[in-house]
Amino acid sequence: MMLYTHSPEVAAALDAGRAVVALESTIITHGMPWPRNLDTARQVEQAVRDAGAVPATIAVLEGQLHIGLTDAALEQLARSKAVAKLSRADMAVCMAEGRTGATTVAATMIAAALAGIEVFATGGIGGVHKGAETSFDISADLQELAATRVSVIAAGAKAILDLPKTLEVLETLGVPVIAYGQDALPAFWSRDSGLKAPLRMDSPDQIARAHRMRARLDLPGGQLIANPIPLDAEIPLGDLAPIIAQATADADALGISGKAVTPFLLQRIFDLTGGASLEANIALVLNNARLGAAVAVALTALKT
Ligand code: PSU
Ligand code: MN
Repeated sequence: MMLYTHSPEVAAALDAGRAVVALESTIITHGMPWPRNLDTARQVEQAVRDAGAVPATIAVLEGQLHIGLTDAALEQLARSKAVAKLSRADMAVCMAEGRTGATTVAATMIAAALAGIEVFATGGIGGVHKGAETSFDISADLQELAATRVSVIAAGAKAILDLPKTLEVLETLGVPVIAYGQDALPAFWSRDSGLKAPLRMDSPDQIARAHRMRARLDLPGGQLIANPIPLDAEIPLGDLAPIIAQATADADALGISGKAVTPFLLQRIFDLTGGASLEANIALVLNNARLGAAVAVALTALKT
């Protein structure tokens, strides 16, 4: 059995040297409720196509790593209840045992790099959780950004995290954190975290050139592009802060830990905002898909 399979659309794009954007599947299975998850996954793929690139949604289906999913596979994944959430630690085990799993940012980066895809768009990366000084809960996404050469377009790190600590760890790991079109680090549902991003860029071409330069310097690891949510879709951080505090306290009280923390917090914030957080999440993912496509197109222009 091949290590991975391409969808026909992705195989044709890679053969032709066309721009391809990787997309993750944990956001579908653990990040959004049915049926909006399927609807969003389809819209995100279409946003990539409309911006001139080809989407490659990545997942492990019955042991096989898929780079690009058919619409039927996308729907099956979106409907499934008991799918594993795969990161660097458990991706190989899932594949070796023939099981099905959705890929997080870390696992999607590994798969994208394997398939020669340099750009990946998602919602928000994992990071250092609040209380990490006692829980040690730091997402494997951060180490992956240091190790695997894929540029990740996200709306910053999720605001449920400790953002100053997340920035410190990324700096230690040598990961460039680049705010797009503004100085402030965005905070997922909000445009401004109150923190200044270490770097700023204003065009897809700049991002593509920096990505190429890392390769020329033989630097492992990718770039984190922090793309602010569109103004009309944002929930200001002031409105969200008490809700995040409540959701975090609930997670602590219930003893939620490990992989379950992020999905629990996203669901709790969905409930506490009456669903508004989901609308914002969808808007920011679409916005990231469009920028990801523009960066992938800029990269193909650099090659020639
Ligand atoms: N972006 C979203 N929703 C999500 C995620 C990203 O808009 O659910 C997922 C990604 O797969 C990311 C994961 O890797 O959340 C972080 O999980 P953890 O904190 O357990 O590392
Ligand atoms: Mn964690």
